[in-house]
Amino acid sequence: MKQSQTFIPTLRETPADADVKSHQMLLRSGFIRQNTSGIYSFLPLGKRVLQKVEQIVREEMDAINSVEVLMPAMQQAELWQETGRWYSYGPELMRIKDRHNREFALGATHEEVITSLLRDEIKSYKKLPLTLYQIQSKFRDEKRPRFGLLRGREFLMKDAYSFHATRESLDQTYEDMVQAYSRIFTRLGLNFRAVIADSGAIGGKDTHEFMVLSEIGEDTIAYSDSSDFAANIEMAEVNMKYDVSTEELLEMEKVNTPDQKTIEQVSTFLNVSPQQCIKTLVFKADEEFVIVLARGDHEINDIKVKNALQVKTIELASEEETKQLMQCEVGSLGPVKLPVGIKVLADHAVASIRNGVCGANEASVHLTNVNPERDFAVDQYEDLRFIMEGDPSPDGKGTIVFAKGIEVGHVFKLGTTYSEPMNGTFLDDNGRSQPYIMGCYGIGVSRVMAAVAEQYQDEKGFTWPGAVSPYDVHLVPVNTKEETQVALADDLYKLLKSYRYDVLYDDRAERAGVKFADADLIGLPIRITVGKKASEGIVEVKIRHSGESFEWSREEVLDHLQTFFHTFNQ
Ligand code: 9G3
Repeated sequence: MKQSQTFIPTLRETPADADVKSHQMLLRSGFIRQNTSGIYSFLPLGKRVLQKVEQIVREEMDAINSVEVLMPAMQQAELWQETGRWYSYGPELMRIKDRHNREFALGATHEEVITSLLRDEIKSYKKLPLTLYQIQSKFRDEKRPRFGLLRGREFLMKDAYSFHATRESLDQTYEDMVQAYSRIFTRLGLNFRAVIADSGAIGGKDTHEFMVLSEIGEDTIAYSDSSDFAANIEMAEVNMKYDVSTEELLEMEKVNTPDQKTIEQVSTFLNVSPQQCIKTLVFKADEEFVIVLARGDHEINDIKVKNALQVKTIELASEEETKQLMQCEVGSLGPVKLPVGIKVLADHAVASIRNGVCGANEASVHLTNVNPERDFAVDQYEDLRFIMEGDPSPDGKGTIVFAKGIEVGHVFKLGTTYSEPMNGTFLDDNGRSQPYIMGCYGIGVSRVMAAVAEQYQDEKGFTWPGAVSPYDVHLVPVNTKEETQVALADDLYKLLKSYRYDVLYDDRAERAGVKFADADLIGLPIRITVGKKASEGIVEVKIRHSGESFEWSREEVLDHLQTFFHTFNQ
């Protein structure tokens, strides 16, 4: 491609309103432009990167017998009314009307559409399993679009849906997808983890998120420093033994703690560590009050409390409700001498406290030398706390480290969440009508491009990995008025293209400095500069990501490039 004929509007300055480096560089290098908040145009170089990401996704989907389709973005409201999501989703779901005033959703996801498509066609277990996927724009009216392509309102997603007669068959496809996702993100050169995740808004049991480690990630993941264990901190289970001190149990005492309310204040005032303190919280679980205890240095995870109690709603009781129930301020709550009949849950760590400290359920009074079982009863000991850095990994291998992550993929076992309400059924091998058992699997294709852009750049611009680079080689004649340089550049252009390299030929009549700065910004893996030594048939070859440069003859260029791209693309 001749650069004078394409469209790469590079910028000298970093745009002010871009606040992460991938967004800044995608704008500066002329890969994308913003139309309006959260909505972007992909310019030629951006489109070529997107295309290469899509190609890798397609190859790996096809390799596990997932078949490509294309569904409409306009989805009639009736479909979303069948599952109730027309009513349960708020302003994030974009809605439009057609000329007859009929209502539509702009596709945020396609569970309803794909299930309505198959329920008219797939009626027998003999036609299952079936996995279909598409790569298509999704619309979600995010409240706060930000970070460029990382959180847009119109974005490209690969979404796949699988249909099964049995749970085992779903488990198999789910596993195939997890492996295929690992291959995709590995081929893209991303530093990622497959993370056990919360099932979030949609139904369905097991779910994994694929997180690219990045300090600008919105999610925090807990992963082991010496195994592939990784979990969303909401879902990370805590599995550890607490050592119990052998000190003798002392007599419980009341102590005055004027104006000492928080764990930090009380532990400092009484000169004990937070690990010695018992944190007492009042929750409302399905409108019933529950006391939850944790060690002073731990945080209660309300999702774990909800799961332990198997209730639908869980929330911290308000200060008012707490005062009403406990007849004292929230700063001096404790598990000793509780109002009768209130269920008490405690995190496992509480059982190992000896001669601890807790509130006396009296303003500005605390108790010392408090011991579980002797001084207070617990109905259930459960894993109720958030995992912390330094905890042992729940799989018993290594220690937990926290990292921020960008979610680039999310896979779910849906079960019959959509097929039941939509009557997506098939006749099983006994002739009985059963709802499809489903799975769904997403990759944020445009978000993946931004994640790669975030990971592959230096201070001068992009350093694209070969697998997604918009072109393989940047061919730069220094002086387009010098005809030996132009002749050699033209000759190399023809030669490289005949060997099927994608070449971007900078034939512009710009100063060398401008050309080199643009080449560094755009960040193709290899730059071939045709300069003074063109008369000797020698060109300079520079490797973008390492900065190494060589002087090669026309003949040497080919076989060196072959080895370079062979190793570079591994
Ligand atoms: C909506 C809106 C936003 C949404 C959804 C629906 C997230 C919604 C979850 C999923 C689950 C999977 C198939 C591909 C992989 C992810 N945000 N989700 O359902 F109406 Cl506005 O999309 N869908």
